[in-house]
Amino acid sequence: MFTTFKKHKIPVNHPRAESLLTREQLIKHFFSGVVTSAGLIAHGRGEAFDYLLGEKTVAPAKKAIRAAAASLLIANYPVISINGNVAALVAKSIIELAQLTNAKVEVNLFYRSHQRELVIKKLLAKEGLKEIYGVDRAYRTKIPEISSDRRWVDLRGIYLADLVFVPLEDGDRTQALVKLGKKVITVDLNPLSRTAQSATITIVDNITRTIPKLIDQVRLLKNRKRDYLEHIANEYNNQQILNDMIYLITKRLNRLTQQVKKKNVF
Ligand code: PTJ
Repeated sequence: MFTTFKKHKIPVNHPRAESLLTREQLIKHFFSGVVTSAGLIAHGRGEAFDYLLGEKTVAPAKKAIRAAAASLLIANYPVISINGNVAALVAKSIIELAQLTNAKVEVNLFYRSHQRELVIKKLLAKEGLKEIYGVDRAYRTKIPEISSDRRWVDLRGIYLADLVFVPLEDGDRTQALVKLGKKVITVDLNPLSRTAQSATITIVDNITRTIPKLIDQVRLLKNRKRDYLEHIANEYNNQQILNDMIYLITKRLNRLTQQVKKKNVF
């Protein structure tokens, strides 16, 4: 049984180098206490869906990213919710996104422990983030509509937010936040998940690809008029985007099946 992280050398020319490096990053942060054991399993589920998508940001996801950028820019009080996997994979770029959109950052964990909150806070602080909500018990309040430990939110953060960005979410919180009248943006490679189906905007893409693209969109739209941004946000239809995603996956699988049939594997 290993109790410390042992770095594995990934050959740069390995055909799956990027994916293996992402795994290494998660495993490293599993041992640092940032990522929970279930976080490793959750990533595996994400990887499986990413395979079906061809491991690229497809057109409907790009539309969702554009709507997310516009919505973040017009929000009155946007908050970005960080869990273990998000901190391990994209801490630096999430901080850049928060700075560009004037969003607050709150640590909010499903497998909550104060120890993990502190380790994640330390990681974010090391990457340059000054103000981190969700850790100080003095500002803690409960959202009764949520049954999991995610119900504990910061009075200065998610509690006040009109828009909450909750990447890699686990289910009932999205529905509760939407019920409370908040806009919810999520990133989830599984277009069928409850979170994906109930968010205001669902970006079906790998978070490692999404955040840099979201930053690019925010930079592009930042100086546009509010009317223009509102138009992008208002004309966005999440159900249509999710349907398009499912259609794309089905189409890709059909094509792959035809290729396999041609090789007479069946
Ligand atoms: O750090 P904690 O304690 O808050 O726990 C975080 C996890 C992710 C373990 C927790 O929120 C959880 O259990 O989530 P679920 O229910 O497994 O849902 C996570 C969703 O994110 C799944 O639908 C995955 O397909 C998806 N996912 C996993 N990795 C990625 C991803 N989506 C985008 N990019 C990824 N890299």
